[in-house]
Amino acid sequence: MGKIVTFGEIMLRLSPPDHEVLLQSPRFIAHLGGAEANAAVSLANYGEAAAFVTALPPGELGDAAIRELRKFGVETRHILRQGERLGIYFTQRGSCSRPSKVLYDRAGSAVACAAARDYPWKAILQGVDWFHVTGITPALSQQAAEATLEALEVCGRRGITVSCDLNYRKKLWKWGKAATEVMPQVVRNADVLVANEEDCQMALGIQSNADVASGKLDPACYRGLAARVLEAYPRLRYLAVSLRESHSADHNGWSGVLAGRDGFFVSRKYALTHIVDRIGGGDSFGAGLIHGLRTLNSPQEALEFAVAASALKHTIPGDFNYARREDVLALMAGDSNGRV
Ligand code: KDG
Repeated sequence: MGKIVTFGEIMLRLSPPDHEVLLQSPRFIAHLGGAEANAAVSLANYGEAAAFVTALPPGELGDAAIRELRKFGVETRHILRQGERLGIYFTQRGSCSRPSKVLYDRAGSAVACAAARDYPWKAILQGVDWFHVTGITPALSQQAAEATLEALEVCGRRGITVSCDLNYRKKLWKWGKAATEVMPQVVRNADVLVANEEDCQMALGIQSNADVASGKLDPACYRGLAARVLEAYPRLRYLAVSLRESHSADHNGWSGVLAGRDGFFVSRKYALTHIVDRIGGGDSFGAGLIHGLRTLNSPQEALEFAVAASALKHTIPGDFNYARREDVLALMAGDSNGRV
């Protein structure tokens, strides 16, 4: 099997301990994270040859980010070393009536400023059979959007499978074009799409009739959305949605659906009763789906792998999912608690 490349931004993540509010405490817990880096780490943990492409500033912070990725076996040789800064994001964990918060301090980051022509995609995509990106990368800047589209053009010419997690981030689409002007071009070149109802509406302009407001999701509600998305984007083989049934801030039901031209698959549901850190759960779902589609025997199993991988991520602090393939398979087989 070939290599998987993910393309995006890795940031320093700073979080006050426990449930403290920003600057209440003199301490921050530091992690590294970012949707596509999170996916690359998961894929490397499953035994895939995974490479991460981004731009990082020269100097200690950029070096530290690269060292962290290498710790998991993620290939970093095509990371550009240029630009002024590493992006930062702050997270603050909520409780009861106080929602969790994410603050970005990433404007002008090296990856946002890198020009499309800085990435030698023909060389980067040598020996690669899967390319993964999320809607966060094109949201960063016009240059990052152009770089994404150039990568997709090379993927198209080479027959490289493309997956995209729409990951709509309202706070990021500030550079002049709306998500609905850019993301359809990305999705037209994709084989596998990960998205929820908000993503589909905000990035593709496609409405869902899923009953999100009630907090109790009926997987069948996603049939209509999936039919509309698959019809609008003929290259897509699959649309995957992770489903969060919200009971309280740290008690959720977790499952997923996978809609394809070969069927509509619904996963089992996991009870997440003590959520340690939900950030990166969606990236684990996407990476688990990619690995499942590449190595397991059926779309149903691929979906189950994605959901179980993501459930495990909710038990681990930080963005990265340390779960290995065996851990995910063990949860799927029922060797651990948490299945309902
Ligand atoms: O999916 C997790 C991401 O939201 C987190 O890693 C931060 O990449 C990030 C972003 O841009 O929000």
